[in-house]
Amino acid sequence: MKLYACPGTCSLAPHIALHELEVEHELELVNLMKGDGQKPEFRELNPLGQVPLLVGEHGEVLTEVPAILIYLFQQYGQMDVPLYQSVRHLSFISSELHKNFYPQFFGKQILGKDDPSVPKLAQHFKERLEKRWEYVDYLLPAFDDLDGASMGTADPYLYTVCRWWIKLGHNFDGYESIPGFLKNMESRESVQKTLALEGLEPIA
Ligand SMILES: N[C@@H](CCC(=O)N[C@@H](CS)C(=O)NCC(=O)O)C(=O)O
Repeated sequence: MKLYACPGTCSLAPHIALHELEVEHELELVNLMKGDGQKPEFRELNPLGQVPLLVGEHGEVLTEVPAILIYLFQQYGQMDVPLYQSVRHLSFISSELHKNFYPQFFGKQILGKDDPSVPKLAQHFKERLEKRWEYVDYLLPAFDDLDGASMGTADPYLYTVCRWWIKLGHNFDGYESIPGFLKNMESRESVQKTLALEGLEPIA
């Protein structure tokens, strides 16, 4: 099994899952900043040039964080919640959290660093994410795949996007459940090991 990943990006989620489930694997780093994702040999595997990409033990090529996480937990672990709940949480993280970070990360790059729309766009998406963190905070106590205590499919993905929020200089002060979730995650050996391998600091 081989995981193509770029440190700190969404590929951190399946990387954590591989360590949590103790699945033997090879890690291939793709430096997105240096354009490795657009190299022909990688685009042959994923024409979009994105990580994560997992080559399974029977040579199956998988993209999409939610699909890779479900694959790993179904094959090498167990699902903490019914599949439809898992898909619900993973879809929420993917479409309502993950992708709403893009304007904050890449606003300057897309519009130009002096464009006056950049701060306005960043503020809009910050507020949009805040509403969604409130919802996550409310959901966390109810679901086993979202508490970080026993790791389920959605935990490593939620942890990954929470890291981005902190990285952007925001925090989770005032939220009831998210800080405990982050602590639970970072108390796990699999998370500590994966962070060390990707050269990342804990955030909790
Ligand atoms: N829908 C994809 C999104 C993957 C994605 O956005 N990957 C980012 C890193 S977090 C990436 O590779 N970006 C480089 C690019 O889009 O060129 C998934 O769920 O795996």
